[in-house]
Amino acid sequence: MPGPVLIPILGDQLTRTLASPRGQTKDNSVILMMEVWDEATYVRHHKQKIALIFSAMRHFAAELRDAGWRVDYVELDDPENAGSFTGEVARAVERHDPEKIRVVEAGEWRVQAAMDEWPDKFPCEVEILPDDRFSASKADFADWAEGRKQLRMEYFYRDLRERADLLMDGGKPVDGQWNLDADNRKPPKEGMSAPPRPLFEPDEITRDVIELVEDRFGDHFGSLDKFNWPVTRDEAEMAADAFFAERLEKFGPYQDAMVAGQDQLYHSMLSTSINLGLLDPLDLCQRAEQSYRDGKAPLNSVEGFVRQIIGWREYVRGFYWHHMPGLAEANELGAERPLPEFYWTGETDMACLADCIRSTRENAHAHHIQRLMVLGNFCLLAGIDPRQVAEWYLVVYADAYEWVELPNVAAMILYADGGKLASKPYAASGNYINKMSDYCSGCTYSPSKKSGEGACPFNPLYWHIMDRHRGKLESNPRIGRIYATWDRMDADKRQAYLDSAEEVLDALEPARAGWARKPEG
Ligand code: FAD
Ligand code: DLZ
Ligand code: SF4
Repeated sequence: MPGPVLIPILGDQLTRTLASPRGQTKDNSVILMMEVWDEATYVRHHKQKIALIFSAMRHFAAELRDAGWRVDYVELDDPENAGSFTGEVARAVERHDPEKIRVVEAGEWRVQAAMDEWPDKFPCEVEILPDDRFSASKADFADWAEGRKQLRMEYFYRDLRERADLLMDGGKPVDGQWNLDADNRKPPKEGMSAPPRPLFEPDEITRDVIELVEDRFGDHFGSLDKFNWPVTRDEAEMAADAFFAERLEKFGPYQDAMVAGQDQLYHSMLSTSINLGLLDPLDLCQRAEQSYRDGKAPLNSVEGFVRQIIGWREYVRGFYWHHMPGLAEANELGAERPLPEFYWTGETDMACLADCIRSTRENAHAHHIQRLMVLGNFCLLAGIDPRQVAEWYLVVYADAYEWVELPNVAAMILYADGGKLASKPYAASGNYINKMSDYCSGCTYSPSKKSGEGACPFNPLYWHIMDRHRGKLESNPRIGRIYATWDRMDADKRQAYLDSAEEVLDALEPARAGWARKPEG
């Protein structure tokens, strides 16, 4: 009798229609799921992130069993646990003597490198399948990128939208427009507050996991107090229903708005569920389109949402695989400054950063514009080492996996890739944050003060980065003209900016070792 097919399912592959069990018979398959120490600690993830993944894995295993699958589930505290995917697959091979291992490719380079060694390590056939939960395969992206001088999300997005027939009418974009970004940059209205999203009370499985995480990872960053993420597909669908019914309508216009203390606004809060595999991204886009066709949401909101998923999400995944492993080391601007300690403690008198870090600690989440234009912008302007920034983002967000986090960090916020993803660095002064948020009214600094005491630190830092990278940035047509403004300032004013920026930079206390990775020894 040939042995069974062994089907390892990783923590971000919690999809009922996953390619690896598809087409297999339940009585000749063993599904293997593994809570392993290496994954929980290769960086010291936010406690909510570990709890979310373990809880979602345990719920998914229970659903598979209910559906008649044989599931071999290895818990973290199993005394025999080998601590790594490869070690656990090796033990499962001993237990089950499979005819073959059938697995979906990993989301991250690091894990795929280990998986690529399995055919040589194990005595049976190993079949590694493409992850077809993405609209574009890695090969699709490589074909699209080939021969192009510049890779730009917009054109990739348009191709995928046509292919998926999303928001298309007779081969043309609905209403004749591909891009409605210009309608999607409204500042927050005074007193604006969005309908709250559904919160999911931890059930017994989640409570057990929370206890495990407090016990084993209690000194990791973040708090578990407000754990309320969807941990099953049904819960994730409820979260999506509420978004479509109550928040999609205003998603577009207020996409870039920030309000102190309001951590969700009109965002979907679905990234954790999409990335775990609980929600199908294409289905979400089709549902958004249906809301438009039914007259329940305006085109700018729906196109904005579809653009984030079929556009940015697909694009950064293709970009990651196209540019790895080099992307992890990219540092075009030679940024070497250590990450400030306040990114971990939240102790800063810059009100915008303090609020974004508070939300990050409490929720393992901050919305896009907080990640990009507050947290990311500061790191860019201050010249923080991209590797330290990338580790921070990978640790602190419950939706963070390297394939989506790294392109956003290295390429989108830090320009460390030298402009392969974005045509210019997203650098902004305090004026932008003041326009798009209510943060500045509660801050000790003034966004209208340009330099010296009380000036918003983003103002002098903006000119400092422009001055220190003039050689690289001046020839960029999207940035070059600001140097005319700089040159027109009198020398004293320029010097005041530079001195002020130096003071801000000198006052930054470097993060102590051990937040992101366990110190050696
Ligand atoms: P919404 O605003 O409701 O957007 C809808 C969906 O679009 C999201 O759920 C997400 O799946 C997708 N999306 C939106 N923007 C992006 C983007 N830039 N890249 C990829 N997908 C996108 N997203 C992650 O899922 N994991 C990460 O680790 C991550 N790291 C980021 C780091 C930085 C520096 C920046 C600027 C962005 C990062 N993002 C990341 C993208 C984005 O900020 C989050 O997807 C979003 O905040 C999640 O909240 P939401 O579900 O409410 O998103
Ligand atoms: C992030 C994570 C964590 C914390 N723990 C596990 C785990 O114990 N078991 C597991 O299967 N997956 C975990 N994950 C998600 C993996 O890191 C993710 O599947 C890979 O990054 C994909 O390449
Ligand atoms: Fe942030 Fe500057 Fe506004 Fe303070 S003044 S909240 S530091 S942008």
